[in-house]
Amino acid sequence: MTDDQEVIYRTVLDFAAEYLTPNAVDWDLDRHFPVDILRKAADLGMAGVTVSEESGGSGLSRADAILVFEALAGGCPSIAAYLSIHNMVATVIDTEGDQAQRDRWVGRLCRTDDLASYCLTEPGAGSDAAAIRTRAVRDGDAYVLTGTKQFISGAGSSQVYLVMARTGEPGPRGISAFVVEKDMEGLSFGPEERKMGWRAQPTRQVILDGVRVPVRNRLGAEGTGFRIAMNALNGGRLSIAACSLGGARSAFERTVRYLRDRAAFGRRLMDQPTIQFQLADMATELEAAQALLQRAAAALDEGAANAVDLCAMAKRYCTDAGFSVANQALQLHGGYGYLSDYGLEKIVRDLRVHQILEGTNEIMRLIIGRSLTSQ
Ligand code: FAD
Ligand code: 2MC
Repeated sequence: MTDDQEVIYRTVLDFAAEYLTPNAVDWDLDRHFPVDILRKAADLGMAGVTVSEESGGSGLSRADAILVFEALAGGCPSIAAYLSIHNMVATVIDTEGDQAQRDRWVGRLCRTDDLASYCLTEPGAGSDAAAIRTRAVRDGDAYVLTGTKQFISGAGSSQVYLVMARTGEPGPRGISAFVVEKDMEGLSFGPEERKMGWRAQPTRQVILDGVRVPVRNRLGAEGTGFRIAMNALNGGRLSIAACSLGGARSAFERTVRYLRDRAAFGRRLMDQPTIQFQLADMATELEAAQALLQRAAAALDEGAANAVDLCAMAKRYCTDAGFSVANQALQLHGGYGYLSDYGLEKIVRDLRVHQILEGTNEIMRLIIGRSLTSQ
């Protein structure tokens, strides 16, 4: 880490220790989405991490951003991950929008005056994202959007929805991106999903029933929506990988502390050779994951030719390693790991979904494999 990165990382660790860690278990149990805490995070620049400073953001690189999300996730992976999605939308509007669009939405998102959701998945199109069916039909100075988006993080609480919809031919080239606002007529939400983890943030369907969206809310040209959505996900996948790393690192550190205190068979568990071997492997996994994540973030910052592949590799590796380390941490706590109050089982539940969303880990392999076969 550079000196600046050290300061960023320490600042966010302190924030997470003060505001997230003490509340994370209760928010999970109560299914509470702490919007007030998101506002505090925004005061420190965490709602526009990779948004340019001219637009009101922090103007950080991807290499810096992964440190922010890793440190935040040490306090609560669910909140860190929601903020990463909010950041993804803010960054998309900043980079793909025109000046009027930036003026209208980006500053408000950076202050969390508005929250944002990213709407790509549909009930019939998840991994095969180019098969989406939500339609946007041009009608004068507006498009009329009709369709359903599935599993949308933050839905119902967000004011700003980045919606990918079909304006043309089947496949990726017929898709455009729109900013849909919560108060638009015809927009509604499904009930809050009951789920294994990520309980400190809502997940709902977003239902578009003839929503008239002004042409000025379209991001970029018609037909560029899939490219916009995929480019956003490259950064998003790094952030989710960082959230896995942060959650797993926190579980690991708690475990080392626990094993120093816990005794069995006449000595500290920490002094059992097999346990030391297991901790050594967990620490090695975390280091390897972090190194790959840093490499992928640098590649994305530099616009390297292999950046998409490296982002897919980092997402696949960090989310698998993160889940495995967190699950081993739970096991090393024995029965106490299974109790909510210890916070371990929550981390395991939160990290499990990182292997599924922002592109499943099978789709990450598909991206890497296709690239290898096309060389
Ligand atoms: P499917 O695509 O139906 O896949 C089912 C299984 O088949 C998976 O194991 C998959 O890996 C495998 N599979 C599919 N195709 C292949 C293939 N070619 N080769 C090998 N295996 C394959 N989406 C959003 O747009 N915005 C959000 O904010 C959002 N938040 C989410 C929050 C939560 C809590 C969850 C659970 C999901 C969220 N998602 C969101 C959706 C998520 O991105 C999708 O669930 C994911 O992309 C997988 O799509 P699917 O569920 O339709 O699974
Ligand atoms: N970065 C930049 N461009 C990309 C890209 C990426 N990661 N992935 C694809 N593209 C481009 C690709 O280069 C091609 O461009 P062109 O037309 O200029 O040749 C275009 O997009 C179409 O790509 P493919 O021909 O590979 O399209 P295909 O349909 O065969 O496969 C696939 C695309 C599977 C990679 C894509 O559908 C995918 O990533 N699926 C996973 C969906 C996903 O990640 N969903 C996450 C939802 S958000 C979420 O879960 C949250 C929690 C927020």
